[in-house]
Amino acid sequence: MNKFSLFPMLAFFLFACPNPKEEKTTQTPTELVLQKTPVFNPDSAYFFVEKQVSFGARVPNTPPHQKCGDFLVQKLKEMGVEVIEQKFQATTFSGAKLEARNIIGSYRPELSKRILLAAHWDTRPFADQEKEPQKQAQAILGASDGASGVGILLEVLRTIQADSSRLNVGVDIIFFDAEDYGQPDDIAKQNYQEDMWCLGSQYWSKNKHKGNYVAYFGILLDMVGAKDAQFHKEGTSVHFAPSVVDKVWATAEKAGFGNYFINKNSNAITDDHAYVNSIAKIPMVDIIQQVPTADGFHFGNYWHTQADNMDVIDRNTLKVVGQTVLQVLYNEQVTVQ
Ligand code: AHN
Ligand code: ZN
Repeated sequence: MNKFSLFPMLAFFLFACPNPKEEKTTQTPTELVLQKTPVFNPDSAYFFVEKQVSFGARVPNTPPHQKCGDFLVQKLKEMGVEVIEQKFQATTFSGAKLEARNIIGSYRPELSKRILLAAHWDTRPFADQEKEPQKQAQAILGASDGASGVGILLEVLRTIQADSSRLNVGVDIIFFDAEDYGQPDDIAKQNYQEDMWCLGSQYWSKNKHKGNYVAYFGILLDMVGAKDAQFHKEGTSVHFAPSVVDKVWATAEKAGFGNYFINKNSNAITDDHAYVNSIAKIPMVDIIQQVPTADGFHFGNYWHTQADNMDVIDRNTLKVVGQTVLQVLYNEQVTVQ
């Protein structure tokens, strides 16, 4: 249909309304109203990121991973939410066995309307985006790739718990393990094996922490800590959960964060949300930094390099993402008569 044939139809709807009262009914979409929401504290989120990084690289089967996992469990318990540790064994691309655990904190587990928030807490065992073999061989600190999402979610939960108005939707926070153990780039280019990333979310999606678990929708945070990060509408999220994408991006824009949440689509990626969508059937979006370049989108320069340390973390980015997540939650309040 071209633009000329559209005009008579529009004219019909605009002018041929037989009932005069109906002419006054507004056709504009309902305005998004930002509900009252507590203020997100980026200094506290920054501290949670720094604390994780202080353990060193959190590679499964290593002491820093164990210690950081224990810290996360203890923090969630301190906050007073229900905590479930989901321990499992995962097999990597090379056949190695990982002793892994997903860590789940539930705010008001008795409520039936629930929102799922997630981030991965492990870090990559090698820095395959480095040029020098010596640097490639070392695990990364994952300040943005891992710790940033977890730090923001800990602070989101702390803020909800401290709020005297008591949010009346349930919130589950899942820290997925073994996300970042995918094949090194050079091996993947020769012989790509499917489903070698996101081992924790694959396990959880097939073995949810509660048998009949359902959530209204989900938000995944990944690489949400770097200075001037931009978050585009990522393709897998748009495919599985278009209305959640629109809700989150419209909320961010309305809150004044349109410089970070860009109203443009980016290419589809495999991340934890892909499995939560396809296996667990929960519509989940990924807030992830993607940088537009001449030949498509890339992750940040620091991605899977030794540069992913505290120097890349910026409080403004933590603030924008944390405040947006909080705002989305408080906008889902159930009206109680
Ligand atoms: C891939 O590189 C296939 N997916 C990106 C998922 C990821 C890795 N997120 C953080 N690190
Ligand atoms: Zn990674």
